[in-house]
Amino acid sequence: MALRIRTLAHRRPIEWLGKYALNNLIAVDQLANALLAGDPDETISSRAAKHYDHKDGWGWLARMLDKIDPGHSSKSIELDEGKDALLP
Ligand SMILES: [Ca+2]
Repeated sequence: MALRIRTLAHRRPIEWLGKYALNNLIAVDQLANALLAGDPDETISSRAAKHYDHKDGWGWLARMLDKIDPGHSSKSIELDEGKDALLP
């Protein structure tokens, strides 16, 4: 049985471009998190969301993101990521 890898290659160009842009925005977000000594597989939004109730910069960022986009923190938190962070 041949292995079939599912891709978005068959999608309309606008969908493909949208997914391409989203994938790259997530990659840049995770790169920024890694540069800030976070887990390279976690977004800044997720890292900040874990600090939501803390009186630190990450908590402040999470609360600001929730003001701009209500529910952003709960939507973006990745509870299975963060184990490779060098700083919380
Ligand atoms: Ca991830």
